[in-house]
Amino acid sequence: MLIRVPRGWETPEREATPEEVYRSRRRFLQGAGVGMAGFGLAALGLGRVLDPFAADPPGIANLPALAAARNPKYKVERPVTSERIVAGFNNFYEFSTDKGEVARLAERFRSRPWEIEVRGEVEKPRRLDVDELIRQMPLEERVYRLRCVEAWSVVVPWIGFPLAKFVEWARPKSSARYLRMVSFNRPGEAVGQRTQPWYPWPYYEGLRMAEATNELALLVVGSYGHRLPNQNGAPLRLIVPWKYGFKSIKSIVRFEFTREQPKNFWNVVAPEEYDFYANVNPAVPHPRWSQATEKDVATGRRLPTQPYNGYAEFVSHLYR
Ligand SMILES: Nc1nc2c(c(=O)[nH]1)N[C@H]1C(S)=C(S)[C@@H](COP(=O)(O)O)O[C@H]1N2
Ligand SMILES: [Mo]
Repeated sequence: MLIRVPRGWETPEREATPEEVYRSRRRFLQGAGVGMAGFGLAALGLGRVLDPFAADPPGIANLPALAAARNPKYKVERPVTSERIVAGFNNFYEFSTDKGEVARLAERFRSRPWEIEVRGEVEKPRRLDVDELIRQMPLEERVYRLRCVEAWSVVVPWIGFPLAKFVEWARPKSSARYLRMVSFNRPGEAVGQRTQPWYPWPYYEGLRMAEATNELALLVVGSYGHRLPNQNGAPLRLIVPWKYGFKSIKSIVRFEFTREQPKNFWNVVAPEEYDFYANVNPAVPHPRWSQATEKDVATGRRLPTQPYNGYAEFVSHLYR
């Protein structure tokens, strides 16, 4: 018998429209004393008064500043998306499938202290505190597009260091062909792990070694000039901008170098819909929707999706 698992990408179009964000934030509106009257006002064309992104989402007010020079090599033709959107509209199923609720539900998550484990095909397996690792790495800021498989996208100034630097530091053996990354498993603190036991927690992802050491692959520890907020994957997350967003695993606790291709969470949950490589490709539709265009979450406008999310010059040689 096939058990129907509720899927993350069930309603890609609706989830990305401002109207839907709006609805998913009913509690926000009610909390502001607006309630249904708000929808009446919106219908009268006064919707801007109720803009769900008009206030800062939880979790970004008191983050320690993080200074890093912007690397001008990585340019995006669209403006940077406001942090209110990037930190208020999230996919992070450990907390919620409701993008507008993640920030609030993740606010009290303890993302420090945080231990990182490195194991598998390495000369010396080890564990260390995330800040000890960060201190040894060269931080820079990069503005990257982020394109979710659900067909919405944002532009974010991340702060981090090349995954290639981490790989070098970890000293993998020549037998290492893949890098597997795993997120936390803390159902006591992450309500989505409690209420959605059908998902194969913890979240996990993987890259081929040539992908992991590509210059674009970034381990991210900050955004918008400060430490990464919990909702965006504190204290340490991956960003691989030429792939659909689900490859960019958040809140990593373990790096494992492997000989065999590791499994990845969404491929295990829905193999007919999500593959291992997940490179952004406008010509290959998802089984349930087109990937030809995407919705800019900031403006609601549809934009053409670019091969490899606009990063073909950096990565297309990996897939020939
Ligand atoms: N651990 C973990 N990492 C995750 C996810 C998740 O649910 N859990 N969602 C992924 C998806 S589908 C996307 S689009 C991006 C969203 O990142 P953002 O919320 O910082 O924009 O995170 C990815 N990383
Ligand atoms: Mo996504």
